[in-house]
Amino acid sequence: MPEDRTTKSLLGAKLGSGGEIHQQSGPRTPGGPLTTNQGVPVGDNQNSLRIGSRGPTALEDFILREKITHFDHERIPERIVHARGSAAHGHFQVYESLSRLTRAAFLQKPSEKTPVFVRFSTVAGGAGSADTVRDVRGFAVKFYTSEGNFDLVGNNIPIFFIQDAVKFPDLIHAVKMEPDRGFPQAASAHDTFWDFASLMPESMHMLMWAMSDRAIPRSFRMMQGFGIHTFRLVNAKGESTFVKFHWRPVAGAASLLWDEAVKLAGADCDFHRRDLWDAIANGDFPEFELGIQAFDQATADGLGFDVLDPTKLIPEETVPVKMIGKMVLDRNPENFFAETEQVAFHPGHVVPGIDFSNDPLLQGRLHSYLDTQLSRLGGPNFHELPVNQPRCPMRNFQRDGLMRMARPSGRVAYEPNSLDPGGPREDPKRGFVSYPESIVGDKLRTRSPSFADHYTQARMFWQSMTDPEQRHIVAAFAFELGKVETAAIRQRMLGHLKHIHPQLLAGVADALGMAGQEAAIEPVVAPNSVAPSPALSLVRLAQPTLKGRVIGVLLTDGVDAGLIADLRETASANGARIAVVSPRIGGAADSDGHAIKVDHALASGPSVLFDAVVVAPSSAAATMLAGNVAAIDWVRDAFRHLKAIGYASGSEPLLVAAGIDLSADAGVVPLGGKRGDLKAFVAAAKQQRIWSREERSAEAD
Ligand code: HDE
Repeated sequence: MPEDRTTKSLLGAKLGSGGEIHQQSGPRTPGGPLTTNQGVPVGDNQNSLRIGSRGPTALEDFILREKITHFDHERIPERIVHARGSAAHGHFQVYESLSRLTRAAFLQKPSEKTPVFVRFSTVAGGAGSADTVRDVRGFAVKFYTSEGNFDLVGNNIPIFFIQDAVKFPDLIHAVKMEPDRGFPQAASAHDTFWDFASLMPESMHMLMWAMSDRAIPRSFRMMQGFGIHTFRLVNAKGESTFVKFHWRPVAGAASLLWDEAVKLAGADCDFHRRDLWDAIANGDFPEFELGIQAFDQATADGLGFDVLDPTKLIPEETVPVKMIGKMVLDRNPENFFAETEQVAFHPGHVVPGIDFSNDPLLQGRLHSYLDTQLSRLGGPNFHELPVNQPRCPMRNFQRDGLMRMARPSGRVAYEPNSLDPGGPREDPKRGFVSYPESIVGDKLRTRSPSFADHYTQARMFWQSMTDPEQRHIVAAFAFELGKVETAAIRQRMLGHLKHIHPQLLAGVADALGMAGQEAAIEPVVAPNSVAPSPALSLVRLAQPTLKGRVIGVLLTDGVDAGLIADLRETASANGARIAVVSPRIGGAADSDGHAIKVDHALASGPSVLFDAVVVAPSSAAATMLAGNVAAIDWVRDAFRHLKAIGYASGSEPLLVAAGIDLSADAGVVPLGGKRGDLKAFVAAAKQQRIWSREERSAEAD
């Protein structure tokens, strides 16, 4: 027994008094003892109840059993798709009233701020998978409007793999880990995915996007978003307009390079989650503009493809995107599980003024999301979880069920009733009314012939890309197909690429060493050549900017104090921030002897974490680092990843050791130490990538 007391007092000393309770919801309340879930104060949180100090544990220990039982049930099923996600709170404001197009309350008044909760995600990987894998990203927004919740459950790519919901389980089974071996995790680069895709010509357009740099975004803050399906806006007169929804990041869309994405998965598998969290915590709030392509039936009829087909997009050059409002994400979740994990999105959560189209993928989704919440969140009352609750009054006669939190009073739980005249009643004027589209048809399982052209838009996408983007698409196909063991699958894919574009086929076949081996594939509808859509190219759209970017500064003791001060000032003036990397995390001192806080030790802060870099060790340290593999890789990778590299005078030996020609290009910039020298570096960093560097090495290959 004396030994018990000793342990207890030791732990007590280590842990402090620990007298805090964390309430069920809301902020932490200081004071008060630790309690069980029944509110019973706990006297000892270090030891279970035993018979004798070295004897068996008593079953009677209700404190132990409650604690362990709760722990055992901490996990709920992860989402079958989009399991890995990160989220934020914010608000949305419309620029001007959209009453001409829709009666949706949140799209009427520019003065009105509608709260939102946004969850970004990958699709294929499990909840613990890496952020930077090649994958589509989910972009789901819940608007808590004054007339109920509207969920815009979209992706960062404007089209999808399949045309009919009935194929979704097949698609997901094909892309997820193969069922016998349980790998690969979060990767499409394996036989079952490409087997399925190569047998589904309708997936060709989406494969082009998935193999493009869109599938390896730099940040959730730097992705476009899309509602994908055609929806309807309906105004107060009941008039309907078709609409496609777009999100545009104010910081500009940007992507990683493949080698960077691969290295980031090891260096920081939470790269996107951390980036979103840090940006918001630092007050650099991510912003997205909401845009719409609004069009009528006549326009739809003239497009040459079916607007109900989710494998097609409407080029902006044909129907422009009009920006209608802005979303600002300004608050991190308080609790990941309660909010990010338990948020329940559903494309069927619409509000008066927004309605569906007959897109067969959307129609199937309208079933799936409600169903999935029942299994994930345990029952029909998931709307009562705080993150899912509407922020407007909610009254009806639905009752009971697992985990019911609300306590509706009174004896009436039905309608019509006369016993509760003040109870909820339907409201034909304010209530949701479905657009009365007239539909006549035979009941059949069929695919409309208007969905049959699978190659034209895939070709349009290829032809809309810049050289680097095309190079990356070829490399991605070659990488993924290179992981496919079955030669016939590779040959079938090459057969499809031939219809998309001969140049694409040639590039991929050459990289695989399979020229002339493409399978013969007969398209149902021969591809057309249509005008390219320059708006699809992220490289072409990129504006020079440093907004939201991070500049990594490799420094040591003795770094030029003036240079560091100027760098900090310049970065912040351009909406960027700097992260200091030094051989040791404990800190560094500048040339004036002032302490510098180090953000990353060299070994754990590789240059893939940053958008541009500055190499600024003291002259003496540069000579030493020139023999250090981590430092050499740091600089070499920054160069390989086409980043702007500013270098302080004296640091040259390190660059030379990394094999960098100091006059390589305008992205390798001497800083000298004088204020004006940063100008050239900032101009290069704003380019985000020095594409000419990649071009030169492509030519050399
Ligand atoms: Fe989803 N999808 N999906 N999806 N989806 C889910 O719902 C489904 C599709 C999308 O952050 C699931 O709550 C079917 C297209 C996002 O919580 C599930 C079909 C688009 C998210 C489901 C599709 C999406 C999901 C899994 C074909 C872009 C994450 C967990 C008919 C427009 C939302 C859940 C979040 C999640 C079904 C196709 C976007 C199983 C059946 C197309 C962003 O219900």
